[in-house]
Amino acid sequence: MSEESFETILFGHAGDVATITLNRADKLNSVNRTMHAELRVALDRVATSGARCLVLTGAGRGFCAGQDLAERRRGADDAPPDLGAGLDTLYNPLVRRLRALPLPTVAAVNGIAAGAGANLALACDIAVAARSASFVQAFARIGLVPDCGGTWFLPHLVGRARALALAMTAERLPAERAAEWGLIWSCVDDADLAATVAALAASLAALPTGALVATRRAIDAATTNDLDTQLDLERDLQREAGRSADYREGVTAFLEKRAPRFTGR
Ligand code: LHQ
Repeated sequence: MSEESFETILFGHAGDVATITLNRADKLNSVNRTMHAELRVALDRVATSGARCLVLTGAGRGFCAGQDLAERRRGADDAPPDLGAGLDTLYNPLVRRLRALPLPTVAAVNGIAAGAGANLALACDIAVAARSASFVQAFARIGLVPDCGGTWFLPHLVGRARALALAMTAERLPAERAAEWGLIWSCVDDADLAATVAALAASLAALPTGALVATRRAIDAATTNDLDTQLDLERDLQREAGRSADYREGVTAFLEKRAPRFTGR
């Protein structure tokens, strides 16, 4: 296990699993410019580290409270900010990067996930939350629209009625209900979160990485494709998967009645 400490995040690597821990616990791990810059470095490292699963989590009692609003404090005479520029240069590249990582991603939601923090969790492939955690689309409370993919993730995951109510009321959604609604994969007792996620990440890291990433691609494309287009996409991805060493190993192991040893190639 190696762990590198940045100013606002920790980057750990154990076996085939990389972990990024948002680490501004006193500010509920809200995201400032330094954290954006450090996340870019850490994600570069994930992509080159040979890791086959990434876990994203938070230090302390929060997962992430979204944008650090202290960074956005304005004087009475300041011109209105261009928040679109912040999304273009910081948040949107981060969400796109997470969705395009060549390995599965797991959000271990250890506590409150608010604003952009909630939607970063939803951008991961699988979100597991501690029972005491909750999700808040806090944007309406400060006069904003959900961002970081929130207006896409929410209706796709829980449907329009719940998406709109979550976004408009900015009410806290407890982790247990988030799991019941299908916003996240599962909710576990707080004491079990670390072990549950470690086991999940280790099992994902031992699976055929390329096939998992292609599966993400197909599932995401299904939100806009019609069935014909999707069948063609599945054909193309399966063609590629069929050429992988992992496919050969999977079939061989099945026929030899042994556990497969996937390498991610
Ligand atoms: C914070 C924050 C925070 C700074 C807690 N910033 N300090 C994108 C593009 C450009 C611009 C704008 O935004 C975006 C995306 C966004 O994410 S917008 C949404 C931003 N996030 C929010 O509006 C959430 C703000 N936070 C809260 O509503 C509460 O803190 C929640 C509901 C998350 C938690 O409440 P509590 O459990 O009662 O904790 P707390 O409020 O006491 O917070 C603890 C500390 O963390 C406190 O600091 P202090 O020094 O007073 O102890 C807070 O000020 C600080 N903190 N969120 N986003």
